[in-house]
Amino acid sequence: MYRNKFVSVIIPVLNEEESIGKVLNDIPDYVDRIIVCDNGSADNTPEEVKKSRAELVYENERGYGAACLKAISLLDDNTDIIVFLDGDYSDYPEEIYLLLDQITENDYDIVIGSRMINPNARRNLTNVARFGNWLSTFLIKLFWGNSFTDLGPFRAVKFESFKKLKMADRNFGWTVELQIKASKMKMKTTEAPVSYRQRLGKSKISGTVTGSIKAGSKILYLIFKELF
Ligand SMILES: Nc1nc2c(ncn2[C@@H]2O[C@H](COP(=O)(O)OP(=O)(O)O)[C@@H](O)[C@H]2O)c(=O)[nH]1
Ligand SMILES: [Mg+2]
Repeated sequence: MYRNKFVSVIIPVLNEEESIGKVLNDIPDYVDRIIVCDNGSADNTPEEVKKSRAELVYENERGYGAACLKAISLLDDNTDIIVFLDGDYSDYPEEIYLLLDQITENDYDIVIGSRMINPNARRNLTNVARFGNWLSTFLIKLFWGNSFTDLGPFRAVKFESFKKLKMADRNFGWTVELQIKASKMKMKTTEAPVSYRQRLGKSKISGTVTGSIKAGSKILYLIFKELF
């Protein structure tokens, strides 16, 4: 429990044997529940998860959103706050409190961990990711009037508010879908500056050409789909 709130952490993973153990190890004890969703890793990711206190579930269908939705389907109404975290050890799990404080003290519905604020974090994003964040957040501001600087995957959401979003995207559009829907629904959103380091293991998305193209086009498609 963190300030009387039951906190569940959701981690989608695909082939993260080098990093997932470190991520799980750095999650603070006040986190009540940790659910890792494996999307068919071909390496020792599941074995690494089994060494920890985290619960492990599987999703056959590839995709970040599909994995998140599977993990969330295990939650019950005990959960007050969901935290999303990547399994690549680029975010700092010990900074979860930075996100939680904005909910427990300032009653925000959604807190995005922004990697675009702290210069040391920003430097560790690829050029493509920095540009994509700038463009997407510019369009969200233009169309829905809500300010963000990042589509960072490290984020905290009140479970009650999360259910109202009716999240549906099953792959790369997950992060932007959440921010657009929250903006349209006039939820209370904010950002917390977070640290960010080079990931361990291989990038599946923004560090690859095909991943960046697929993610970029899906994100733009979703922005315009939500607009019309
Ligand atoms: N479950 C699942 N996780 C994925 C998939 N693709 C990427 N991931 C995970 O999503 C997170 C972000 O992917 P990553 O490769 O770090 O993307 P990047 O930060 O843009 O380089 C990592 O924890 C990956 O293991 C997928 O298809 N399924
Ligand atoms: Mg990453």
